[in-house]
Amino acid sequence: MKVVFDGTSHGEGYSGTVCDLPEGFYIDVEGINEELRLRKCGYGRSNRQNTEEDKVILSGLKNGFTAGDVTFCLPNRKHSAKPPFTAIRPNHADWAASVRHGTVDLRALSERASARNSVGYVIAGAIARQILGQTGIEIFSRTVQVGDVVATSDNGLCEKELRADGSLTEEMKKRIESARLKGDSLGGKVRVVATGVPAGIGDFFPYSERIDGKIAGAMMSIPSVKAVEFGKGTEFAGMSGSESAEKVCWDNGVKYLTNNCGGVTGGITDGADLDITLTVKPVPTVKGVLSVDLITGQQVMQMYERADTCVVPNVGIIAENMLATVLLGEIQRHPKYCKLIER
Ligand code: EPS
Repeated sequence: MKVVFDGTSHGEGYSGTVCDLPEGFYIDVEGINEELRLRKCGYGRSNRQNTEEDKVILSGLKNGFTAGDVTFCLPNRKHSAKPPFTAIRPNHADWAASVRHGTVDLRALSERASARNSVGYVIAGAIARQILGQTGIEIFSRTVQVGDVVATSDNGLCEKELRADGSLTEEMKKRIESARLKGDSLGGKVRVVATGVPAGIGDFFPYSERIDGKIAGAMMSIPSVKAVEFGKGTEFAGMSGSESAEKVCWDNGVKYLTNNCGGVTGGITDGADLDITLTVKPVPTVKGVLSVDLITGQQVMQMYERADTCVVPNVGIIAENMLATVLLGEIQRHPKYCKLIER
């Protein structure tokens, strides 16, 4: 499958096409809308989210079943045009995009760079996820860090607004409130897990076939994600080979009893759960950051306006759906597993 879409954050909305879907799968449009609702809600978002309805319009389904491509449209509510600005936000796309696209119209650039464009990936991913669900693959995510509040264990409970272990959410909310009052923002980490993924998807060579590379590429394309780890990830640096070796047994094939590598070895899924952790940088639109103006070259404060304070839980939802898109695409190309999605 392939996804193409375009749109702007305060314009008419977003539209696009999800191409080459496996045929004959029932798609529940309300299920897609629920993913969109989760993507836009959550503690730390701005009140802009209350004005957006995010109900998708689909065409291309036959009596509710996939029949090749699906086209989607997601209208924005009416928004008044925002004022132009030329003082870059150093951690935002402003400067790099200005060079890339040859304009100092930072407002126009940030309309297209807006993380609102993740609606397109969520719509495509929600379709892929519904198809994968029918093959036994399930995907979920948890917020495991907000600012300096870090989850050290997972008791399985998931609070709704932050999508984190319930025992941590009060502390996380306090940190977000304090950042919001100061016009500041917070980053954090999310963990994304896929269960039921069959062994043998991806390949070690050429590099472009490695499934961890493809997944990391998709995860890094989510706005604000700055690091992707599989399993123990950066912890491997401090471990010896014997400590880090997976424990395995034979059970009609090799079964992994530990999951240090996060479900991928040699660029190929090994039958363990895919276990991925993403690091999310703090939202760049904050008060009090020194910057420069692109027209005058003078030192000024960066542009500041109402924005989200923390988007970590939302990144989790986007990542779940992006992961579904990558996995479905790979299953479609796999000589053995493509049978899983034949109807
Ligand atoms: C965004 C800034 C905020 C977010 C927006 C992305 O919007 P505004 O500019 O109106 O304050 O709310 O995200 C969404 C609207 C969304 O649906 O994700 C930005 O600068 O990227």
